[in-house]
Amino acid sequence: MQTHNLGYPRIGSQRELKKAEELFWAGKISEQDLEDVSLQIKISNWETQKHAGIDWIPVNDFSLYDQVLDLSVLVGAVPERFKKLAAQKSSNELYFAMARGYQKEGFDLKPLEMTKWFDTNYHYLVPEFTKSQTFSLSGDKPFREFEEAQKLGIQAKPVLLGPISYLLLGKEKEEGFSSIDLLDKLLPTYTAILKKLQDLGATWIQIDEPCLALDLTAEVKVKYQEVYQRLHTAFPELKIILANYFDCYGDNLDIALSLPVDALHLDLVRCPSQLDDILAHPALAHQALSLGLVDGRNIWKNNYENSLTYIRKAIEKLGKEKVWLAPSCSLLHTPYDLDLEIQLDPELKDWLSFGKQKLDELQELKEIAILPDAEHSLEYLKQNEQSIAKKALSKKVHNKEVKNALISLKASDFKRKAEFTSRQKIQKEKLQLPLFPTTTIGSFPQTKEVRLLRSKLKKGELSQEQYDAEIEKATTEVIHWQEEIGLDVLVHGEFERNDMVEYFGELLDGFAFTQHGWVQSYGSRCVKPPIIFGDVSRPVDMTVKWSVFAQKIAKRQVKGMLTGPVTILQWSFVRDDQPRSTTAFQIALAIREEVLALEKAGIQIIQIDEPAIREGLPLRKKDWDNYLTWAIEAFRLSSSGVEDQTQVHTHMCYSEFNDIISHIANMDADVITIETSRSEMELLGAFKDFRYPNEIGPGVYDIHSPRVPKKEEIIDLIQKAMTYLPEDNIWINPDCGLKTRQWEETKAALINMVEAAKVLRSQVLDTA
Ligand code: THG
Ligand code: ZN
Repeated sequence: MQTHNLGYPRIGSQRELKKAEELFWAGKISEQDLEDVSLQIKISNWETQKHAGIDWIPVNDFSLYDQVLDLSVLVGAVPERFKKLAAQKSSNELYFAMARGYQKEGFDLKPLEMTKWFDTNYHYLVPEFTKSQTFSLSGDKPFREFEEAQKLGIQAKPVLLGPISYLLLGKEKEEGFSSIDLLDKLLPTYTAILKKLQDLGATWIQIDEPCLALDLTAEVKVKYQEVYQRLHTAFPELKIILANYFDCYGDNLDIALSLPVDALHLDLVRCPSQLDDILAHPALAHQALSLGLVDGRNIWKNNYENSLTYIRKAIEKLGKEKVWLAPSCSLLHTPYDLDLEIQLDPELKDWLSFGKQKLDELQELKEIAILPDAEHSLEYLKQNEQSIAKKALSKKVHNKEVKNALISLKASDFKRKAEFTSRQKIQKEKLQLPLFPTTTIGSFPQTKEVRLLRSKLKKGELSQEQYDAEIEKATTEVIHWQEEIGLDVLVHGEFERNDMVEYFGELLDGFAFTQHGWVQSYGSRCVKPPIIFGDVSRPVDMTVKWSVFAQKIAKRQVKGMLTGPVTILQWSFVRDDQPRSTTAFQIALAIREEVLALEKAGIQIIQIDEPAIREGLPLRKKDWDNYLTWAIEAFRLSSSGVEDQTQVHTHMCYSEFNDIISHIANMDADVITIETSRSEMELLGAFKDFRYPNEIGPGVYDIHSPRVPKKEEIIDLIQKAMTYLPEDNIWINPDCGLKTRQWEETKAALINMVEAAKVLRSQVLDTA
């Protein structure tokens, strides 16, 4: 029996990589300094895994920005627009230019697009392909890492994204071909990578094909057979472990089992049901099976008794030699080390396991499986049983009142009092907004100064009163500034919030938060997901104070700003002892109370953000309806308690709505603001075709870049929007929140936006 790991976090346990990268980008440290920090992180990761006793340790799971970008660079898939820069710059500079764009020295290069990695909160950089795409081996990252690990006596298993998933995750930049058509061109380069690794002494290679968790066409299924047959023929000696994760193999199982690979990995956290199918399958003769037992997406202690039933079944069928133990997926999605959490409630801490602890769990499971009667095995089992039992019975987890509130929900709790058309009349009367009302999505720049205030408060260098006074000052300034430039619906700026999910997690019961539980979101950016460990309730007002403060000093309406239940769920570590939907409804009830508290305090417009609804979609279509039904119900539960005159807004970032538009409409928000500027409003087609009835704020400029949009561009975009939507339903706003922007460009852009709205209003009046 072997243990192996599929990947380890790479930002460093103290976010060393993030800090070094941001210094490097600012020109404050050298490329060599950055390489040094990277090597230290890799070494520390390898040593940790070796120390834990893991047999096969992944290499090439490290990345300076993103593992998909790494492969794009390695196979030479550099988009044409970067070629000139490539000729002048170091490989690292080109790499970061592809990741972040390059606007210097006369260049104006847009980065690769970023999108969610399956249903995680990690973003990868989307490869760009053209019809005449070529590939060539460029760079040495996996080879260098393999050698670095070998030098340290690490039994290294290189990890590569598989050729088919790589192509499927990319985007065709031209019509008339499909990225999968490029396989024949890609394979020689891919083969060259494997050849080099084999020459360096690699024996096992992990090839990740997570697209096996998706619905695949018959054409792609055939490609799997062709490709892996070709790789096997080219490297009969090289052992390949094929890794699929995040969902079942589903009906791709026959294909997967027919491939000439030496081991298959199964995510037993997401797909316990397919273990029996695999073990009973006639094709499973020569392959080893990697059991993905330890949850790589969550932070709960493994349940050993449970895992051992899987291990015993597998051993019975395959024999010990052909059973491998592993995390369910790469540990990239978990925080580094529970030992760093010195402020966590010890009772809760006993239920948890972060990256480092998960390695120990694998090792303990292996020892128990091999020597079930040994004293230490019995001790491991006993300890684990005790932790699991304590959690199941803990008073901290269970709250009768919350459970009762869920049971007593009625159909009317999910419905606004009047239909939208009546509400719209009442709201237009009440709010007296102009045609094309202007607003922003909520956050204003989170400057260094604002972050510093919070860190001083945490360290005790600032009293709560001093902190509040500073936040008051920032809020006051931003309210006055918005009025000065003439925005119609104001926001308070969210200076008091660290993150739109973490902030609420800190205030809700049933949530815990960590000091160091960072998880990479993209590049150097990280999030610290709260831990939902128990029934959720709302002991205190969360946002009322700042919204009321802002409204009091404002002459115009200030929007109340909340994060919606599905997004809080999706961006937290969630309970695994009840369905996600139950947790979502509990959060929804807490948000509903906050909504009502805001309304009672005189706030007339309340925004409930749901940017994560789409990424929460299950990977397979057959599961969509079930998810969408409860997700939309959770939103409606959170938003439907208010009077008809109170205007509910929502916001979503990734606006590919074609396939879920009926569910978006079913949310019944009075106003939805969405990201549309980069698609030149084309995404509104779905709303038009559906005859979406409610009001919409299509984003008029991209907030991911410091570029300031011109007034004329915004006018053009809104005129385009008017070809899709009735003008009475259109709002004008940026694509998303402004927290990652600087003040300078924020001010310039919003001034242009307000001016554009004025021009558009007068145009409409003239033609009327
Ligand atoms: N919050 C959470 N998840 C998210 C987003 C979010 N996922 C999707 C999207 N937004 C990801 N975008 C970001 C943008 C900025 C940051 C993180 C994710 C960010 N993080 C700080 C950093 O790494 O420097 C964290 C520092 C801090 O909180 O003080 O800026 O908005 N949960
Ligand atoms: Zn957004």
